[in-house]
Amino acid sequence: MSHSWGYDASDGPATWADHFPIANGPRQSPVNIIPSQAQFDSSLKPLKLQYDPSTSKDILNNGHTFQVSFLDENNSAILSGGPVTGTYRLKQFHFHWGESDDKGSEHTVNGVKFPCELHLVHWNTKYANFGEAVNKPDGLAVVGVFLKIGSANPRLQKLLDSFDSIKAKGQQTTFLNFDPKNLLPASLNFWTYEGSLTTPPLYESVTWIVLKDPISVSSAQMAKFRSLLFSSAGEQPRCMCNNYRPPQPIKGRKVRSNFK
Ligand code: 1SD
Ligand code: ZN
Repeated sequence: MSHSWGYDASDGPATWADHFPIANGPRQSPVNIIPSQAQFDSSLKPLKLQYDPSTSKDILNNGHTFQVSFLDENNSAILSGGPVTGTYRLKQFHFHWGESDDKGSEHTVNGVKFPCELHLVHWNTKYANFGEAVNKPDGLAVVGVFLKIGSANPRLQKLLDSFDSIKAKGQQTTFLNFDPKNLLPASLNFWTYEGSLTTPPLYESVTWIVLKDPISVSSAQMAKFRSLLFSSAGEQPRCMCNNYRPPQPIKGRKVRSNFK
């Protein structure tokens, strides 16, 4: 059985290395992105995200975040181009956020934190399935999108409206016909580097693609994220927030960008 972990002082990021020693490995995520030190790479291809709304399945409170899962039996929802070779299938997306609007993202830019960060998780179809890909050096490609406080974002509404049904850990409901494209900013300019899962087991298997432009979220919408619970129904309620890992040492890695 895998060891239980969370975001409290007793089981949070500072303790993860006790059970997952790769926490101190050479390519851990997230990182602080310093744009002036990123290297423009003209050989990076445009990022292609081809999604199909009919592949969305359900939304789940897994006790660490909420995630929307997709059918990944064929190439209907895929990532290609950018820094990767081949085709990666969308498996799920989820978010990380803070207890207040001044923190919550995992990646930071020049040390600046955003209130929330979206992760779209894709697996490399050179492997048979997500489970085979998850611990391979080229197994996953995760697109990170920052959320920034501004006007209310109507494209988040369907997610927020489902929260009443998935308030507690383990709760799940169907989530059909959702187009993740609606969660992307107009520009797909990105930074990219070789990193890891940001949650245990922290496998060093992720090509990170962090979009430069944020999408908007209102402060009231962020408050709704914090109405979800880490706890199961019947337990002492614990608000789901601060479910982010702080930036990890860059250890000589290069961050590249497809823009100047
Ligand atoms: O936190 C997620 C975790 O929930 C799971 O989705 C994992 C992929 O198996 O990815 C991490 S993350 O690195 O995308 N945050
Ligand atoms: Zn994540």
